[in-house]
Amino acid sequence: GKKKGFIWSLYLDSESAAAAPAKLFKNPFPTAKSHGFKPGMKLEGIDPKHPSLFCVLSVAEAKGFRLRLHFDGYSECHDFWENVDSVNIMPVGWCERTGHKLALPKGHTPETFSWSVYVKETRSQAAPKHLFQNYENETLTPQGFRKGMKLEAVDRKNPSLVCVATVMDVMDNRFLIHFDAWDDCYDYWCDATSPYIHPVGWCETNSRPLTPPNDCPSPTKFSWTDYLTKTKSSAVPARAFKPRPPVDFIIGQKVEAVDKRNPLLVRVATIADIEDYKVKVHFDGWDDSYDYWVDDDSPDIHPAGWCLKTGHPLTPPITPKDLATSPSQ
Ligand code: MLY
Repeated sequence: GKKKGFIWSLYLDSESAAAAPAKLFKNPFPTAKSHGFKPGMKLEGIDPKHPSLFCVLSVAEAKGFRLRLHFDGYSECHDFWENVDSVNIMPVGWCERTGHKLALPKGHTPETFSWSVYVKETRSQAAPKHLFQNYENETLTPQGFRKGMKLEAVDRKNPSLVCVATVMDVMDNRFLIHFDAWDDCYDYWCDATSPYIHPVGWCETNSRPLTPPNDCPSPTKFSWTDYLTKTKSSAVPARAFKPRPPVDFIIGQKVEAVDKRNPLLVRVATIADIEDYKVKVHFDGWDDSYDYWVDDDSPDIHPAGWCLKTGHPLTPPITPKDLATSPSQ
């Protein structure tokens, strides 16, 4: 039979639960009714799996205020979703103007690639600049974080490690953290409020082990003073770090969350647990084994009502009846 629409107020009543308040989210609800991105439009953006790369992208699909983005010249299996207000997407020409290297579609070389020719050849259109909601922030530079400066940073892929790191790139109010002498697959973007970055000397002060650069000749004898001299670099000044408090979620609060396994879906979900700057998302009606931990400021969790406001389908909680009638779900 036909599914009845999901109504948050009725659901919250029936569950005696509360929704996480909108004020806990950075951009709780968009102010505009629509966003103007259309399938086929070209843009530049950060590769989520390899954040040091800026790539040539096309809008493959627009669903509410979410976009499925495609790497030009590569398989669809690499497509990924971003919100239209994502800080990770920029208009065509951004890389050239800001001195960033653009990773080109397969088959193109820097000598031959030109955006204007490419857009004509592909009979496409560059996504107009005004569609990028974070585009105006460009002049903001983070106070104190300069290219080449050193700091101590958590390796987000190995979160028990605090490591010797460098500010490798800067854009808007964010900068790229790179781990010295490691592959750039560990790199990530953050801003001065990140809880995962610390000034030089933080590990020593807090009696925590510091992971030295991967090419450190005698890792047990690492000294910041010697290393800064040797690399002719300076430390990010301690006053530049402005760690934010954790987001005030409470266990049991309801949200709308992207299903990591099937990221075209946004589901009714519950904050099941909280630890430091992470929350555990539980999908209502589903087994706990589908729960996952995510940053408490993740752009993939939204306040109740976000889907409705942005024209995105909200996948309702699964019920025992659904399980009986549609085993494929
Ligand atoms: N077990 C992993 C650890 C890599 C850590 C890299 N960080 C410090 C950037 C490995 O050896 O590959």
